[in-house]
Amino acid sequence: AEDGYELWLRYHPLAAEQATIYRSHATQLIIGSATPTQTVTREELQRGLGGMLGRAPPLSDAVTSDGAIVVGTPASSPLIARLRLDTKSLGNEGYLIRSIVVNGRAATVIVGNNDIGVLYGAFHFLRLLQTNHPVDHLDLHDSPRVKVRVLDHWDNLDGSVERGYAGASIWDWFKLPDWPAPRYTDYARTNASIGINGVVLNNANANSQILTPTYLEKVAALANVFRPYGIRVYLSARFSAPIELGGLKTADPFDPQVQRWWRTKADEIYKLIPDFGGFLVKANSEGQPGPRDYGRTHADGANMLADVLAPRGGIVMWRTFVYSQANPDDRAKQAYDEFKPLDGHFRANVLLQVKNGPIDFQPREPFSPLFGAMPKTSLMMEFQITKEYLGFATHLVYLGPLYEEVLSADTMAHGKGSTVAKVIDGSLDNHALTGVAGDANVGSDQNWCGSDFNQANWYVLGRMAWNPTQSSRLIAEDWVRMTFTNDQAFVKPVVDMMMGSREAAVDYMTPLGLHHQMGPGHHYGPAPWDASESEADWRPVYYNRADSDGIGFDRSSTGSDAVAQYAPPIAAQFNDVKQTPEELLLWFHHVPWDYRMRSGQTLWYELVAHYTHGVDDVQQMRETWRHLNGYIDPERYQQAAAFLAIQEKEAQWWRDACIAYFQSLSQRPLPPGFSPPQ
Ligand code: GCW
Repeated sequence: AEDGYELWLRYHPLAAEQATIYRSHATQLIIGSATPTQTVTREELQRGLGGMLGRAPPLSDAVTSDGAIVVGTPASSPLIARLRLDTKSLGNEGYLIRSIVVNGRAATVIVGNNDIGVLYGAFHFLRLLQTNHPVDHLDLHDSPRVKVRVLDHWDNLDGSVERGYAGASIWDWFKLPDWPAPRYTDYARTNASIGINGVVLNNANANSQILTPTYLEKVAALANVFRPYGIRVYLSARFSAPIELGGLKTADPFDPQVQRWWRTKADEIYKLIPDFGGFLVKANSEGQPGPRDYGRTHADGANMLADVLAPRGGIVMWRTFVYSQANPDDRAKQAYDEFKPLDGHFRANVLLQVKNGPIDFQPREPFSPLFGAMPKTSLMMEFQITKEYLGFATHLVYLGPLYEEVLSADTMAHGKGSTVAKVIDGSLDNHALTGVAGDANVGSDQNWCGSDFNQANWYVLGRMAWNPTQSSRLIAEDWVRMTFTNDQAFVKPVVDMMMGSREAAVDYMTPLGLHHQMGPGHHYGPAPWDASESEADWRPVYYNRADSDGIGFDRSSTGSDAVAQYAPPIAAQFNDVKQTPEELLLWFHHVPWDYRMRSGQTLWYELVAHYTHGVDDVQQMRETWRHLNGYIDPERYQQAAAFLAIQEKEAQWWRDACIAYFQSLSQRPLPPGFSPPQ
């Protein structure tokens, strides 16, 4: 039965005609196995080609027939060295794939400067076959634009996953280090196939126990599984670990004993894991300990850890998601207020990890004002893959368009074209250390992600981390072809459905710039009326500010002035209710119910129209899917159909609850033609 376990690396037999063509381009496989990475590259090619073509090409040492595949680096393969290919531009992790004549025979070469680039090239070559791409005239080369491409697991040591909707943690701490489950290898293969090169194993709300010898041995066992796939292990470090584990009285970063404790800990880690990646730290946020507890800055804390890791090549990913009562007037301003003044104060091996928006992974937020505002600091992107605010496991929401919208946003930091993508790939201010993190949606569910469509969000995160300027539509198309079928009658409507799905969710949950209207705590389902939370800024009413006059959060100069955190041209645009993009209207402005929208309708009417539209879109998605019965296996078809039914029901719930509540304040009639809930 189809259970989604293989993700996009299915390698099922291709149609006979297609397989025949590809077989003529896969007559021999010439590849070394002198290193673990070379070996897994060979295994992957054999598995993939064997699966798709019915048999893997035989291994050989020399090109003796047309259709050989020659794989390796100039250093590992004398044959490749003799080809004198120009590989300089490929860097450490890049590759080229080229159709070329070797010994008078037509061959395909997959070449990198290092084994890992070759592995990435092998996955790309397999993808060409998986997506039905011709392979007779190849001239491809690619290399990542971002250095650190990580998944952050919010996995706890007890096996639970914070904001995880795909079952328990895949890390079976109890059986580690002695049982490195095969699933870890499949996890590594999957990540390598999309260029992920790092994994933060444990929750940012960290338990210090992960740094004890017992756990470090388990971590080392995972690192051993991941290493051949180019994946480094990172850990979330609890800032107060020197107190909890070391028995010290303080975790003050200026205290020499504290520094010594971390140095000794780092030595211990590197002895077990020579390529350990470094620490992720969530400090002074949501109750986590941090340097500010001792009157020190975030830079003081980050630099202390950076200094102990630097000699071994490790880095610190220090999160800017700081969130406490420091900014009672507007939570959206806090990260910028705390970090912007520290620009230029961080060590070279520190990456500040910035969430895409100023609040928290909402269906739509403006880009974080930190992007472009800290030219002397390396900033990395943090996207959420797990759908905490987007319907958990069941709602079909493809996040590619969200990622693309943020990455292509123009910060105007150095004039037009200063996109967030250029901040992230380091090109805007010349940073060598760059990164993208995705908060993972992986769990021990058979299909890993809670639904087959959620797998696409893992996939697109990896592909966009590799190249933040890629089109989310093209990535969706690759994913659909690899995951389901190459049948154009299926691919086209499904890609269209995915591409529209995020806007549908915005419409039925939080249209026109509304945000944080989810039930407090769990974040599932609507609660715009909720004022029960003890902290003001956990209450949906705090964010919508709806009253009898209007709705929306005034962040303009007459309100919290959060707009002033953006570069002047953007600030001016967001400050002006007329110039603010309507999709962000209520993020930045408190607007009267009768305000005239660009369509000529009142805000009230348009709000209702958006909620209605969101539900219509989901109905349309169900309809699309209904017509696709028969193109794929019944198991995966049925589950998606059932989940779409849940999504439709819950989209209606969102629409009806939100309209009912806002109408109790607006006291306006429903637009003519609006059919009230049955
Ligand atoms: O979105 C919020 C989540 C928390 C999470 C926090 C963070 C890991 O509700 O569960 O904690 O963000 O990103 O630190």
